[in-house]
Amino acid sequence: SQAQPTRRGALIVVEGLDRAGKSSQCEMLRDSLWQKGSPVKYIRFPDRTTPIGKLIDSYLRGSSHQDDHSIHLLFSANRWEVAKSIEDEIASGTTVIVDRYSYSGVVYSAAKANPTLSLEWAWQPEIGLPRPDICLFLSISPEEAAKRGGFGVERYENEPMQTRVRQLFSTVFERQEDVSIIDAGRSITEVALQIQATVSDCIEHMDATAPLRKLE
Ligand code: ADP
Ligand code: FDM
Ligand code: MG
Repeated sequence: SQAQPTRRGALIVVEGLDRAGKSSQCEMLRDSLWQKGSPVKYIRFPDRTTPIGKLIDSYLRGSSHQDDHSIHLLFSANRWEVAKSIEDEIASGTTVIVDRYSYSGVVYSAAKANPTLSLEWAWQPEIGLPRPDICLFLSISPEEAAKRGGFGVERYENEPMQTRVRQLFSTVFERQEDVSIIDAGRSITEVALQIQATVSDCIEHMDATAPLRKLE
């Protein structure tokens, strides 16, 4: 009998504002896929553990200053440094769940309203990175997010920045294919069930014998 072609894993990105429930939902999705017997891995950006990630962490905590363009490129480099390992995992059949990705990358940088840092400029270093099979955008109102606790101490956790980030996420996701908007203002369980259904549908319908695509 002929060997079955290897089914690759899926690349699933979870995006949204602070406190939309991304990290909670990524963990629940990982556990639910694992229970169904799918090999699965959960990673997050920024990955603060690498040398580049340590520079980013110090910037976000306010312990260091960086030029807007320079920090933008470091966030992108922090994705490039694991791009190959993501591709390898996926090729070997593991589904990879990613907590924030290039969309946060362009939106937070462009929200600074620096005249030489447009969305278009910000997207360039993302071109060629692994392209998600699906991006789940956890949508939440500022009022609902506020009920989940006040702002933390990190650099972007303030109202004016979050308002611009919200507007830019809408702009970016209007243009993007393979996006599913999830109403993240409901209970944790309701959100988790909708995410599971959306992801199952995506995995069922994707061509798992074709290689992972690239951002363009
Ligand atoms: P994010 O990673 O998007 O910042 P988290 O998953 O860390 O969000 O959740 C932020 C806070 O909100 C946590 O205290 C979490 O327990 C809570 N939370 C997450 N999802 C919900 C939900 N659907 N309803 C109410 N609280 C939630
Ligand atoms: N962020 C995250 C960026 O500005 N660029 C990026 O490329 C990424 C991945 O870093 F304020 C911002 C978004 C957020 C912060 O917060 C990381 P969490 O709590 O670790 O997700
Ligand atoms: Mg989080």
